[in-house]
Amino acid sequence: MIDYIEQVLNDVKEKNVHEPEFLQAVEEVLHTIKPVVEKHPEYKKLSVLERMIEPERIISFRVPWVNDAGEICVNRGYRVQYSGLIGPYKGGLRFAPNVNQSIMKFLAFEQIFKNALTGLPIGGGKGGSDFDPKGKSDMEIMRFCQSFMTELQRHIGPDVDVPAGDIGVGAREIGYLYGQYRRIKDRYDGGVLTGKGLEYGGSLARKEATGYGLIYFMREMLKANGGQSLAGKTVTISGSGNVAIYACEKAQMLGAKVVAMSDSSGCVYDEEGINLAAIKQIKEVDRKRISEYLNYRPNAKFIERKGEDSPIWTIKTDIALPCATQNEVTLNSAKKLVENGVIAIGEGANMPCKLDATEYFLEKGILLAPAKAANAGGVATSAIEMSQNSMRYYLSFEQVDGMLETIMVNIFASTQDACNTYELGTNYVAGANIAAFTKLAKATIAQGII
Ligand code: NDP
Ligand code: 2IT
Repeated sequence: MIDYIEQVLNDVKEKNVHEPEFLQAVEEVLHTIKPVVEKHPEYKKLSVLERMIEPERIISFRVPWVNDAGEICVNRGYRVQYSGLIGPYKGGLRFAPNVNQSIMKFLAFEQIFKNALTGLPIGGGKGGSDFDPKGKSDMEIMRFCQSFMTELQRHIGPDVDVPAGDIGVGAREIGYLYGQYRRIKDRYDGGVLTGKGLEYGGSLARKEATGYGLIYFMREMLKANGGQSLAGKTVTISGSGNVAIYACEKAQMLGAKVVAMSDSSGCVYDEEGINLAAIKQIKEVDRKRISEYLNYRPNAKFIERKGEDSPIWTIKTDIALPCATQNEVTLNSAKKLVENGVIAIGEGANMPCKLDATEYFLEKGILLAPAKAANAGGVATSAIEMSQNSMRYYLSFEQVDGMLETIMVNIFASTQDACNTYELGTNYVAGANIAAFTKLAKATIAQGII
């Protein structure tokens, strides 16, 4: 049976030579589901893995738009509709200059598993563009979003495919995208996008959901391991975007001391504890660089980023929360974190640890909350937003947050269950993959040869 996995992996490698991130995501999953595949010889007979790994559909399109100087610019747009097995394709849109097919496919592939873990009826997808929002005016962002949606609208719908935000796509972009969709379709399709503004169909607590969910998962993981808690723990959080900000907020609410946050230029270290109101002002309102933080807290330090290893991982901490981007924790950084006594890692970003860094953490017995489980609160709350759009009724912040908390507790429980069943100890990476894979494999077989 191991041969089956290796054979599938080799085929995937051959077919996708130029897609390193995609191969990394597939390799991690395939290597962790071995015990399940061994137990189920019918998976090989029914080509379950091959069907799960080949995306249902990849759409790539031209996005022409006009900048403020009157020049015509062209970007490439994507939507990967990976699997509709358990619900409409669901997943965010990323606008960043490094977006390519490999990154879109790895994100969409991971999304299938993540969405399965939420227990809600959502399939897996992802999209975006190599458009760089940095330095663009508000009108440029709007024109780009309108052009992007002019093409995307023919592929999406509330029961077909429901995009949301990701890196570079927040409430502002979702608003422009939604406006253009509505103008073209000329009907109310509230559930076609999630992460909408509260005035026109958004859900309370969606903005907070990924970060809060990450901390709920971390709380459960610490509790299950020696009854530990976040109270009094030192925390470092990479990124200072949507996920990082609300992870910081919830961690602080639970009594942790967050001492550092970052962006792509470097990190700020504030030994008295991060002033989150300052970070929100700099990032959510002013859209500026993180070094501005020193204007609010002159005693804090700014450490510039040089090279591949982010300086934030050299800071001594109990808990590290990578919440920026893929592969931001290298083996070097992992070693530094362990040397400095880290006890737990919580992946807010998707695939933030390189494979060798993940292996190193597991080898050293560090608790690792894997992205597919730990950051699933965002998409789960997106599904709750879709439900509210369907029932034409809104839930309160407390109701949505309560549902999110229950979902995260359940995701940790099913991850832990898989670890117990397959005697994996605290390898939650394998546990989460197995819990999701088991469900997806059953759904694949149940629906016949599709
Ligand atoms: P944002 O765009 O709001 O913030 C991204 C943050 O990460 C910024 O601080 C940004 O810094 C930093 N960053 C982005 N790219 C890089 C890079 N190449 N190197 C270093 N730093 C970088 O995005 P989100 O907070 O929404 O997303 C963060 C991560 O969380 C992503 O991996 C995303 O896929 C994942 N995620 C997001 C969810 C959501 O609901 N939004 C749900 C689940 C996962 P700078 O401004 O300098 O670029
Ligand atoms: O990676 C993710 O789960 C997201 N960017 C959120 C997706 C969503 O549909 O809310």
